[in-house]
Amino acid sequence: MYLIYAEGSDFQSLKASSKGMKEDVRYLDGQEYDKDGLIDLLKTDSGKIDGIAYVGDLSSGDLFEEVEDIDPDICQIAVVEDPSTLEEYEDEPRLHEVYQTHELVLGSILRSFRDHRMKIKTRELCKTISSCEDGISIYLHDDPDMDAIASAMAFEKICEEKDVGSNTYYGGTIGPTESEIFLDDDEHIFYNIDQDSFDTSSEENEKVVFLDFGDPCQSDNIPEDVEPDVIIDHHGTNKRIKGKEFTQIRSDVGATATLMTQHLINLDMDISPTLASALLVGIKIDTSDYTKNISSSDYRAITYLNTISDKDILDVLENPPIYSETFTAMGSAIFNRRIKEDVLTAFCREVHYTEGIAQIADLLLRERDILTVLVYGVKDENIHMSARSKDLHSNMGEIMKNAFSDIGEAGGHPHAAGGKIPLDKFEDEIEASEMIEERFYDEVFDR
Ligand SMILES: [Mn+2]
Repeated sequence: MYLIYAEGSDFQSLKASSKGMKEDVRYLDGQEYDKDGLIDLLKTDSGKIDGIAYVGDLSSGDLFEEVEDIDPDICQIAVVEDPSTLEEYEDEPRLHEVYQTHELVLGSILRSFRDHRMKIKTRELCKTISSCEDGISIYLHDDPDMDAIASAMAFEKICEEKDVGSNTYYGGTIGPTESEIFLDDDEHIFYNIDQDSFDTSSEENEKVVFLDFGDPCQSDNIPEDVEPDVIIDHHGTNKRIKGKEFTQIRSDVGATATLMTQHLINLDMDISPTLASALLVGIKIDTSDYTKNISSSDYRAITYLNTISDKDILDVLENPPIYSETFTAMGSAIFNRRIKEDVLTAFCREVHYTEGIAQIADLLLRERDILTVLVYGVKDENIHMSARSKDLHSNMGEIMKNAFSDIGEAGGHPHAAGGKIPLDKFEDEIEASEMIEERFYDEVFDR
């Protein structure tokens, strides 16, 4: 929590301008709390206060000292009214930032708080990593996306800098284009795991890190009772999730890659063009092309990464090559497609790469007068599905969940969603196809 300590009209106007801000800020009225009152409050809430901004002439050197004695990690900011005292304040070593009243914008104060909090988090993370003698196992959620992959690359880089060994593990599959660009070298090797191989993977190293997810239930390949040492994630959840040593779950930022970028910047580490491209694409995908859940922290990371990223890599990721096998599957999908009103469904039979199903769905959604598409195919004894919609009123994530979550996994975003059902839930592929289409049409026309 942050405190803003102000008096009179400053107090009123700051409080009024805070409407709609997400930060946890408490406004203290100087007329109600004198210095002793403030100190008492800090002592009782010790550990919960991350920063204080003193607005007006409410602060002095001995107050800064007392606050530092209580908790040296509290970020102290002064907003000075009288220009002649500015210099004095600027020489004060305990102040993180000094503003003059005419610069006083609540946004600046909050940005300083955020920077400060982030630097403390980076320091904590480094401490956790450095204290580890026998290596770190990094786990990603199943079928890791670019946000998870890029975050692991960044985490491995920090480990390397601190001379700590690390391995990255994931369940499911990684898209062939992503593997080819980022993982086809000796620098990054990610290991595929399943339920049986999890134990050996976690015994290999001393600490367990969850990146881009916090709950073991989000992976089919990690036992539910695993307690990670470190969690870095941006997905909000109702469950109380905590890493044993380090937790950074920030649902106000758009991607884990944003948090990892900030750690790299705080550590003054060189980010290679390849890593910058990976992080940038991670943020781009998780914020649906910079339109959803995007925060000022994401924008700052994007601006930074943009200048160093490799344009050729970005180009390939933007327009990934379509595999020959996918064209074959596309042929079946086009030939077998069924249309009811503005909804199209298509079975593309056997696929070599599950990402191909999404590429086919994207293509079929371009058929004239079609608003909603479901494409599904078989890979490794599972039916994989990809759903797309241009209909502003429908929510594909919900539709997929309602239609299939009782027999498999399904969900996603309003315009793009997916799912997976074990093939053995059906007699054969024909029955699978009939049931999937029936369930999908029922759910869509129920809108
Ligand atoms: Mn993510």
